[in-house]
Amino acid sequence: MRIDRIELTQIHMPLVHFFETSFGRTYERTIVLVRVYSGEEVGWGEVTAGETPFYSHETYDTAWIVIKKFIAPRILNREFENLDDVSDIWRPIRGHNMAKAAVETALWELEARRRGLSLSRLLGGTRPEIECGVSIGIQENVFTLLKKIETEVHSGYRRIKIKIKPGWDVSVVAEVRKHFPRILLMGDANSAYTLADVEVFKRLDEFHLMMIEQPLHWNDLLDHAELQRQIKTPICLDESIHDVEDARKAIEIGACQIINMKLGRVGGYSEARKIHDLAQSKGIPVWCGGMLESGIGRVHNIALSSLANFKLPGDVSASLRYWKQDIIDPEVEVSPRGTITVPTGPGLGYRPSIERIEKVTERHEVLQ
Ligand code: OSB
Ligand code: MG
Repeated sequence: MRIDRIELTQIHMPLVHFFETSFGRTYERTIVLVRVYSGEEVGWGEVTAGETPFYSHETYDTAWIVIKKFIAPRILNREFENLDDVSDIWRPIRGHNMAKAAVETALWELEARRRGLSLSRLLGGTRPEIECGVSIGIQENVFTLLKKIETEVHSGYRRIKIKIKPGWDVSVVAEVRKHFPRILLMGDANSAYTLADVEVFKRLDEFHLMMIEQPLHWNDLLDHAELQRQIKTPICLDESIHDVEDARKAIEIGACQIINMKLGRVGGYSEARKIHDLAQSKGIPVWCGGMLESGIGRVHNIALSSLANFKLPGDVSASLRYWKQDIIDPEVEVSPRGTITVPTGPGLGYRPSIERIEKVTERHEVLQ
């Protein structure tokens, strides 16, 4: 494959409802889309970095610079045979996994289109449909949270994740459990706690949560292993897992029993598949996380979720939960059974709407 042009497009869209985590509130998203071209053929990717360096060090601005100055020059007008070779090309660039993933996933989409295959098929996915859960942010009060949960459960979503932080944890989970005794429920702390808070997690054990996601420091493995020894609820790692080496170490020391997979955080499909395969061989299930993506990133997540060891419902939900109008055609819809059908058309299997994208574009640059 030879790439002769890369295009970066920055778009801006308000969220239907603000999304609050332990690190802050997001009202609107600024998203960088990547197009890679080989002649007239195109592949699409999305930078999943946030507007702020609070989830990880990356932001959409840093990704733009890193793609433009360091990634694109290594990819443009160069022949490569295997998509797994791409990571060798940019091995000298340390970190910046979301910038890398945006380009890498676009290359995979291009390759899938060229071969007339769906992305899922090219990746070796085996699931015709994926199971969907939702991630519900911190709310103004518990009543609002209960209403939201009720809506999502009635829509068919199979697992509810609520965000927690100190002051919005045990009492909130207790209230949710009182109203929804049987739903699959989990909490995501986005690193809001330390080992000194072990009592909070011991109290949470009582509510049979499916898992507790990233309770401790965003780069930690060791303390998570210590916490896991002291609590029954399985720990799931998100922020701490950047590559297959992190996953190997985490599993080896017992820092997690489940892994949240995000294409951006791990640098793309190639690394995601390595983590997937390792976890599978160790009996560790994975599920696909989300980063408030537009349709492009969302559909990449659907393809990834079709791999066999994505055994738990992911944070892959309908377009309309986030956007008044998404940038793909059709929009992502979830069945009343809480599933999304994995598309079988070439590449993403959804059509990016150029018209819609142009309407929300703030910045555009062609690299060649
Ligand atoms: O920790 O999983 C997370 C959103 C932004 C940053 C981090 C996270 C999230 C979510 C939302 O939980 C998942 C989604 O619905 O896209
Ligand atoms: Mg998380």
